[in-house]
Parts: sequence; structure tokens; C-alpha cells
Amino acid sequence: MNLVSTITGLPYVGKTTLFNLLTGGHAATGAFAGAEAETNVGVAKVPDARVDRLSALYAPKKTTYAEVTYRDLGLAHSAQQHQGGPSAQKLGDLRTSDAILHVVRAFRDASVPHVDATVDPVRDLASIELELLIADHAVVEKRLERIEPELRAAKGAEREARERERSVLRKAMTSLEAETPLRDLALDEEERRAVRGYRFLTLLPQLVVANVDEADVAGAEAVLAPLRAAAAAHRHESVVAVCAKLEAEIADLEPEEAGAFRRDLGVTEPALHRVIRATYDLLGLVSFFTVGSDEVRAWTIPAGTQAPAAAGAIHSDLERGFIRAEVIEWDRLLEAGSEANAKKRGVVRTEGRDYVVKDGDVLHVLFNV
Ligand SMILES: Nc1nc2c(ncn2[C@@H]2O[C@H](COP(=O)(O)OP(=O)(O)OP(=O)(O)O)[C@@H](O)[C@H]2O)c(=O)[nH]1
Ligand SMILES: [Mg+2]
Repeated sequence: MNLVSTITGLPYVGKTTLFNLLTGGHAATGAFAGAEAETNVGVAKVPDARVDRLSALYAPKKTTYAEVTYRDLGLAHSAQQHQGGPSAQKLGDLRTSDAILHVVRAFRDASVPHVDATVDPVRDLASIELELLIADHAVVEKRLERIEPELRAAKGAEREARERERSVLRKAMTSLEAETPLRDLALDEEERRAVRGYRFLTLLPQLVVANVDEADVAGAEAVLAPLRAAAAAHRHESVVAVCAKLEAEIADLEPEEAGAFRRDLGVTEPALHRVIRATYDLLGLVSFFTVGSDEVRAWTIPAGTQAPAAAGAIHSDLERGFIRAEVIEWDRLLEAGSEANAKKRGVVRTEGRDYVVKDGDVLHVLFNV
């Protein structure tokens, strides 16, 4: 699956700095750089030590990591008079995302201006959230008006579908009027389907990235506690801290120097890794692998996916003609040293259509079309 995560947030909070870090890009940064600019788009490889280890074992022609597409799209809030709120086009771009990566400024550095004069991450989080609530509210309001004449004209199954839609929209309206994002509504599968086409913004999972000061990277908890509390009030929302400026400096170093620098700071891994992993966790995604001398590759599926659908992530033929899958956990394969040896040891399992693929499984799909 091709995941799209959109980086958003107020002006000058470090969105483009983070975007460059995640995607290895070189988009222009600096306060005011992106306020009116185009949306940057780039791809991040999902770092995965398991892929590295499997690749070392197979020495394949090609090693393919999972990927996440990141977009960098700034939003102003309505109270900023010179901006007049987010444009319809930007909101439209946001609607086609799988997740929102909301950057909030926690760094104090007075040399970078703040649109609301003071540094207050919890306030900023709420102010962008409010723009998204307003945008969804406008969609629901318009649709509720139009659905009435449609309902009067509709019959049978069509009428039932419209009635279901109206009932979900009314629930959504109540939620939005209480300034509660739609992801907090416990919609069942049928209700979700009824409103899927509207691509509500507050239905998207949200990863909050607190861009902290250099001084706070090792002990970011004090800065994070109020943000975590704000995020914990909602479903499908979580918080990670990074210091984008520092990470950008480290990214320019040679790997050895970078490692030593990180150790001095007490940071164990690049922010990139934590941000991407948090995105996966938030979206409930897992990885499985395929291996061979041609290619070692990671594939992304929602947790709980059964073997045929997982095979379909590789190719639709594999889903259509699915017979069975040979499965082994990635670390057991490494222990065994080869598939042949793993089979001899009896650690390769044969699984059928009902098997739920686990994070870290190595799959070999047998199929017939
Ligand atoms: N001190 C400090 N400065 C930062 C940090 N992250 C970004 N900056 C600075 O803040 C300014 C804005 O950074 P950008 O990455 O361009 O922010 P942006 O959100 O993309 O800004 P616009 O696109 O213009 O809205 C730049 O001068 C960055 O160097 C940080 O963690 N600490
Ligand atoms: Mg920018």
C-alpha cells in the first residue's frame, strides 16, 4: 500500500525542516519560506533493521524497504488576518491523506517568529485542529441540507442508504459542534462506509510532532506532558518529540560522527525512525517480508490482514490464485541461516486462507492462476 502522510501545522514551526529530514529532500526552509509556497512531496524509506539483516543473509540484487509518501503543506489559521484561513485547495490536498503529521512548535528560539507571538504548543495544536473541525462542519452542513430532497425522492434500498447516511451525518454534526474530532466517534464499519466519500479531516489519525529545543531533546517529557494529555483525550492521536534543527545538523555529518554526536546527546536513534514508526503504530500497520536472491523486500499491510489479502499486496494474481503460504518469523529464518535449513528444522509453517499475517513474518506464497 502507498501510504500518504501530510505534514501540516502553523507557519514557521519546522515543517519543511522535518520534511527534508524524512525524505532526504532539499526544499527551502527558513521562516516565511513556505507560507505561500507549493506543497512539497517526497518519499521516505521506512528504516527497518530486519530488512537489513535479511538482506545481509541473501545478498540480493535489490533490497526494497517499505515507503511512506510525505507531503509538506502549511496551514494558516483563520484568525491570521492576512491569510484568511486555509485555502480550499490545501484542505482538498489534506483530504487525500491517510494520516496527518501535525508539527507544533515547542522550541523557544526567539530568532524565529511565531504567528501568535508566544510559544504554546497546546494552544497551537488546538488552533489547527479547530480549522479542521470547521472544514468538516461545512461539509456536513451542506450535505445535510441536500440530503433532505434526495430522501423524499428515494425508495427502497436507496432510501435506506440515504437514511443511514443522514443518521451518521447527524452524529458527526453533534460531535463537531462540541469541537470533538470525528475520529472520537466509535463508528461501525457500515457507518464508516456511509461517509467514506467525504474524506473528513478530523477522521484522520493524527501524529503530533513536538519540535523541541536542542536543550530539551534528552529530557523532553516536561514539554511533552501537556501535549500528551491533550492528545490522549482523542482516539488515534499520539505524540513524539524531535529537534528538527539538530537532526538536520546531524544528517549532514558522516555516519560515525553522527553516531558519536547522538550518544553525547543521549539520543539513541534518528528522529526519522521514531516518526515513521509512530506513523505505522498510529495507522495500525505491520510489515511482512519476501526474500530471495533477486530481492529482499518489506510489504505493508493493516494489522489483522489474512494471508490471501496480504499476498494481494504483492500482486493481485497472488490473491486471486492463493493456495497456501509458507511462513517463518524473520528472526527464526536468520537463526536457521537458510530456508532449506529452516525447513529441515521444521520451523517453516504451512498456513491457509484464514491465517492472519503477523508483523515480521517472512512469506512465500504458493498460487495458481
Ligand atoms: N531553534 C530551532 N529552530 C528551528 C527548529 N526547527 C526549525 N527551526 C527554524 O525555524 C525556521 C522555520 O523552519 P521551516 O522548516 O522552514 O518551517 P516551516 O514550518 O516549513 O515554515 P513555513 O513553511 O514558512 O510555514 C527556520 O529558520 C528553521 O531553521 C528547531 O528545532 N529549533
Ligand atoms: Mg515550509
